[in-house]
Amino acid sequence: MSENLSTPVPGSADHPRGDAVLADLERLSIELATAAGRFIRDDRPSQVRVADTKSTDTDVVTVMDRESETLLRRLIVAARPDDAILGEEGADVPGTTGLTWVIDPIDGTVNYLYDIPAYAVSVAVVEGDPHEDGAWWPIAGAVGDPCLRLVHHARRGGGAWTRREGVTDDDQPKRLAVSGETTLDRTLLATGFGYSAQVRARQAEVLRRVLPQVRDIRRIGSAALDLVRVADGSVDAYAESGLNAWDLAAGWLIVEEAGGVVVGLAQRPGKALTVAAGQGLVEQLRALFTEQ
Ligand code: LIP
Repeated sequence: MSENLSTPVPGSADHPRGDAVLADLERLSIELATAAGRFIRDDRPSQVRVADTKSTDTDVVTVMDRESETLLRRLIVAARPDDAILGEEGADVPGTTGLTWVIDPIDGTVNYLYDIPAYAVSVAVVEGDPHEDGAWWPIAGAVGDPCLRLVHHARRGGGAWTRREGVTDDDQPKRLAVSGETTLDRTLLATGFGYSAQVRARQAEVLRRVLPQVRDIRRIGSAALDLVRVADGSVDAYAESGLNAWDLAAGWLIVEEAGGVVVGLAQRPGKALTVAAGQGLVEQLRALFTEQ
């Protein structure tokens, strides 16, 4: 019998912190994702400068990655000074509230560098320890899509939504719902690849097995946008190994609040594997991506 695929994370219904607190965290996530999204779009220089590289020469950090994260950190500290922060580009900030802001200032950095309009800002508030796979879960978050001028957001128990950038509460946001697809050969699958040649070789081997069994794949280049597309049904599923907490934190919550399931090798997603889909597909895909 398959395990419970998506363990209800603590407080998935009536969260012990109360819906009013989660609604405030969701609202702030929307504001942060909007502000940083506008910055990286409107202030994008004609020549984006690579400031450094990380795991490989192609794993780049641009000056705008760093400036976007600086903006996010400044806004978080001003609004929530006692929360912790874990960001892709900066040092950890400890906190005392049990809440950590997990932020990716530009998700899809290579697309941003090449001016391909498929990059995002991902902002989430999580409980637990986001440094350890399986030991944390998101409770509120937003993914800003500055190229489409949209913000996708959710809080535990509040549903998943898309709204136009910068529009106030009285504007009706669109509710998101995952695809109801249940058969692999009709599944449009989003995926992605790591930066190291050795990891990419392994991922290519998995893809050789997966590709003939699905409708097709899409490689958007941003995990946050891949997860949003699962949530809005514009792809049927997403699977990738090698993600960091900041790539997946907000998108994970948005998929679950859109009626989807997000798992890893065990119950929660993480660096080893992230699979996101409707209930009827997720176990088939997890099995496909973990076959030896
Ligand atoms: C990206 C992920 C994407 C993955 C890319 C890259 P980054 O994050 O969002 O899913 O396939 O290789 O890791 O590096 O642009 O923040």
